[in-house]
Amino acid sequence: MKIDILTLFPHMFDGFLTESIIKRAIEKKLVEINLIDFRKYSTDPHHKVDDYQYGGGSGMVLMIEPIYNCLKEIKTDESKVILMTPQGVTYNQKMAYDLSKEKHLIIICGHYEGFDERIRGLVDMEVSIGDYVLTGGEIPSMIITDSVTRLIDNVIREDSHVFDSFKDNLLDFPVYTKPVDFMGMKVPEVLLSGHHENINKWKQAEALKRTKIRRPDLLERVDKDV
Ligand code: 6GU
Repeated sequence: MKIDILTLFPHMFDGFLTESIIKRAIEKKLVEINLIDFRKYSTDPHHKVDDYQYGGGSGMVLMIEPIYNCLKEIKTDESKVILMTPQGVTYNQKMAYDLSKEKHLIIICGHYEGFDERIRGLVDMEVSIGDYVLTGGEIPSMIITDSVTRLIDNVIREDSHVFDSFKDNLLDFPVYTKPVDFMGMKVPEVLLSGHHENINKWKQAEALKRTKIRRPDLLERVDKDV
């Protein structure tokens, strides 16, 4: 899988790409992640990428040309182009699974007040990560990249994501480790029983119970989305 991220602020990604699971996935060549500063695709003598909006209004607007020029160079028939914007469809685990099957993602990070409406015509999908406003699409693009990368084969052990929260629109069941008794707070007996069928039943029941209490909205969607 190759992920190209178009951003004016590549250094925002420094820690993200050089630590932990993402770093290992890159080293093992399970994913290739490129940061492309699309300022270099600006044909303007001052490498301008944004300008005032027609009709008046506050804030600078990203211009289409640098992004168009960049896509022209990097896009192939196998690319899926994603625009990060709070106006996009809200991201979820099902989308992460679908994207993890793609060969090449191109993620465009918006910044400033907005982008020229015609940029929308260059992309396959527009994605938001939730109903709040961030300063730019960089953190959202890291969220897409992180959630997709961990689902690529051999990045993490498969059984680590078989039971992910949201996989079946259910939250995770509780887990415990040593000690068996911490100040009177005990690990449930069934987990110590060695009876795998009972343990699995317990996990299922606890996941359902927890979801009913914390996220009843997810249960209305069980088996519909995933
Ligand atoms: Cl994708 N971008 C920005 N700027 N804010 C957001 C977002 C994206 N998703 C939620 N808020």
